[in-house]
Amino acid sequence: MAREICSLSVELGRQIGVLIDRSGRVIHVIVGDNKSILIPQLSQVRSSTGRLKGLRCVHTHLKGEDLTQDDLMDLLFLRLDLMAIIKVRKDGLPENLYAAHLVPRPVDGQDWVFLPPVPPTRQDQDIRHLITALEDEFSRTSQTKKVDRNRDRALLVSVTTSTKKRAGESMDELAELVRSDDIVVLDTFIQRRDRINHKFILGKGKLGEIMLTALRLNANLLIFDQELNPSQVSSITDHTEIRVIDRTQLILDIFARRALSREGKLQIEMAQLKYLLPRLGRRDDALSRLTGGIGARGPGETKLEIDRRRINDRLSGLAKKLKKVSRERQQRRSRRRKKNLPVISLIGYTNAGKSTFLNTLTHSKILVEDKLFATLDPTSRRLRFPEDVEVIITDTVGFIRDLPPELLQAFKATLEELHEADILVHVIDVSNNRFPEQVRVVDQILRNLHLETLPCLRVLNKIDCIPPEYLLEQAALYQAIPVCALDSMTFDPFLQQARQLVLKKWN
Ligand SMILES: Nc1nc2c(ncn2[C@@H]2O[C@H](COP(=O)(O)OP(=O)(O)OP(=O)(O)O)[C@@H](O)[C@H]2O)c(=O)[nH]1
Ligand SMILES: [Mg+2]
Repeated sequence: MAREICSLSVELGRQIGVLIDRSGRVIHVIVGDNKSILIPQLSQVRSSTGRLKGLRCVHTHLKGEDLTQDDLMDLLFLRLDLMAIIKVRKDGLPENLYAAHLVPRPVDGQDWVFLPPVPPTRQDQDIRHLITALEDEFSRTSQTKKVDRNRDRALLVSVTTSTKKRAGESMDELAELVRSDDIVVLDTFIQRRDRINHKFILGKGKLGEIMLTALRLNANLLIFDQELNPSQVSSITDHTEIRVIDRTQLILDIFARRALSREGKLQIEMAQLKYLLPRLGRRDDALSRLTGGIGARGPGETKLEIDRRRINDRLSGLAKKLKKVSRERQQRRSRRRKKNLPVISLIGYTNAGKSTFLNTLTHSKILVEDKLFATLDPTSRRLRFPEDVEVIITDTVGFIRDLPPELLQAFKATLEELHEADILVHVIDVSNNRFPEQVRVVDQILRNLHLETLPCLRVLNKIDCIPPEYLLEQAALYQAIPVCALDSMTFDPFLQQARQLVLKKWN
C-alpha cells in the first residue's frame, strides 16, 4: 500500500495520510497540501478502550523533512498510538518510515521517543506489539493514583490576570466546588497573564503540557476557573478530545444534581438552557464538519436552527410551568402570612453553616453537608424565643462569588421571598480564611436584590475552630455575634439580640 500512496502523493504534489486502527484497517484517508495534513475530529471514532486513541497516523512527506512540531502536537493532542511519516523520493518511491510515540515518563527530558527508521513494508507486526506494551506501561504508571473509574477525573486550570494569592484562593474554592460535584481533582494549573486572549484561552505549548498530564494521570475533564466564551472552548476542543467545562457549568451541574423540589428543578433546567443557547453556534460547526451536514435536517433548515427552536420552545414551556408553581408557592406563603408571625431569614455564603444553625435552633434535621450548595430548596421552621415570642425562621440557598447570572435570574423567585423577611441573619464562616471576601460578596448580592435596607444581624459561625483572641478581634471588626451552630449553649447572645430586633420591628 505504501507504494501506491507515495506515487499518488508525488503525482498530486500533496501529502497523503491514513489513519489505521489496531486491527490494521484503514479507517480514514486524508489529503493535505504540500507541507501538512489536517487530521479531522475523531471524537466519534471509538477505537480503543485504552489510554491511547487506538489509531496511528501514517503520512507522506515530500521534501525529505523529518517529523514536524505539528506532527508531534497531533500525536499528543489526539493521543495517537503512533505518528509516522514516509519520506518519498522524487521518483515516487518510498524511502524509509520514521515514527514517534508518547511515553509515560519523559525520556531524556522528551515526552516522546523516535523509533529507528525502517522500510515502510516492515512495520505492522512490530508496531502492534509496541503499542500493547505502551498501553500497559501507561496504565501501570498511573496506578499510584488509584481512583474510582466511574467518577470524573479532572485537571483544574486557571488563566488569570489577578495576583498569585487571589488566583490561589479562587483555585481552592474551585477545588471545593469540584469536590462537591463528586469529581476527583488530579492536578491544578495556574497560568498568570497580563491579558487574556479572547480567542485562545491557552497557548499551544501550555495546552500541550496540560494534555500530557491528562494522558499520564488519566484525566477525562478540564475545568476552567474562568467563564469561557465559545471560541475559547473550541480553541481547545478543536485540537483535542478532552471534555472542557467552566466554573459556571460546574455550578449549574451541582445545582442540577441537588435540586429536589419541582420548582428548583425547573429553575435549573432553565438556567442550563439559557447558558447553552448562545454557545450553540460553534457546536454545529463541529458537527457539520463531522457529518458533512447530512441527516437530522428539515428542508431549508439547519440543524442549528432546529436546536435553537427546540430550546426556545422548551424555555417558554418551562417559564409557563414555573409561573404556575410559583403561584402555588405564593398561596402557601400567604397562608403562612395569615398566621401573622415575624419571619427571620438565614442567608450567607455557601457552606457557612446556615442549615446547621437552623437545625440546632429548631431541633430539626435539614440536610447538612460539608459540600457547597447543600441546600437548594428553601425551608421554614417555627422557633419560640424566650418569653414566648414566636417566629418563622427560613433557610435559603447559599451565595457564591460570581454567581452565574443565568442562575441568579432563575432563582429570582425564590430569592424574592427574602423580601418578606422582617430580619435577615447573615451567617459567616469565620474559620474560613476567605471569609472577608465572602462577606463582601454576600453584601453585594443583597444590594443587587435590593435587600440592604432590611435589618440584618451578622453572626460569626464556627467559633469552635478559631482561637479566642482572633474571634474577639473579628467580632468587633464585623460587629457580629459569635455562635457555634453545633452547640445551642452558645446561642444566648444571638437569641437576645434577635428577639429585641423582632419586638422593635413588630410593635
Ligand atoms: N466546626 C463547626 N462546623 C460547623 C459549624 N456549623 C456548621 N458546620 C459544618 O459546616 C458544614 C456546612 O454546614 P451547612 O449547615 O450545610 O452549611 P450551609 O450554610 O447550609 O451550606 P449550603 O446549604 O451549602 O449553602 C457542615 O459540614 C457542618 O457540619 C460550627 O459551628 N462548627
Ligand atoms: Mg444549607
